[in-house]
Amino acid sequence: MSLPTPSIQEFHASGKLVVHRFFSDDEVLAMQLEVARWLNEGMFRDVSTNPAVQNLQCIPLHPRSTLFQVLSRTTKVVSAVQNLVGSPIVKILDQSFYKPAHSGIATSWHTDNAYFQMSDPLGGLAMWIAIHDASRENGCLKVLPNAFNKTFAHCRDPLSDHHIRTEIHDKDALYCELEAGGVVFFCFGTPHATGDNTTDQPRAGVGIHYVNTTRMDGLNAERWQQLDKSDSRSSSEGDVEFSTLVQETISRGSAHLKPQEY
Ligand SMILES: O=C(O)CCC(=O)C(=O)O
Repeated sequence: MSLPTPSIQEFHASGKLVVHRFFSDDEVLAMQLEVARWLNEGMFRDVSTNPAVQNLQCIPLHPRSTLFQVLSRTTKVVSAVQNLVGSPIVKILDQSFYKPAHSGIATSWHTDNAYFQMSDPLGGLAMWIAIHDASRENGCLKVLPNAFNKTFAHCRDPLSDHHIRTEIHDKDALYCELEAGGVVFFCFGTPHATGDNTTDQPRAGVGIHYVNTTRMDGLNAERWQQLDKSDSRSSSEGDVEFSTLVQETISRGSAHLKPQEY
């Protein structure tokens, strides 16, 4: 999907861009079934330090999910990312967070650049996909706009067994409420967080991180995921493969899962 010029300008000025209905209804259903599969097969790990609550993380997705592997190189995804950070791009990380109903807790404020350390905070971005409808009540993504050029001190987050956090006041946040299939693009310098899930339904999100390889000075190589660099198929081949995988995932998943398990 090529993004309109005002959207690209908004991203460059504020460090974030919300796009509603980026993925179709069938694509959303397939993604929900895929996340349900990871859950059923025990691929998520609870990173919360409090046994009474949960913050389930699945990382990396690339070796575990052909659906998301192919999604990340479809024309609409690659075009949008290239519109925002330029080209050439490479995917460096993918992961999912799943907040169970009632007991799912927040992911604290942080910038991705606190991990990646790129000198150009606009040279890389995350595409965060709402797998379920995301609201303030179930812990939608929230971002601090217009702040990507600032430096934020981070420390170890006591709520998580390995994350770091910074201090941002929620009153300054933009809450990105989205229907499932909407996405938020935010650059590595943009502070972001998610809230607790206080509802009776689960909430999942998937984050895919890309960098422009000509703008990645300083990138902390330890934070790179080991991706399949031999996969050089074009985006158009990816589009055909993705739509086939979407239909296969729906046929296979719907046969095994009840709708409330998505
Ligand atoms: O989806 C979430 O709960 C957390 C997302 C996030 O903070 C991230 O991907 O860096």
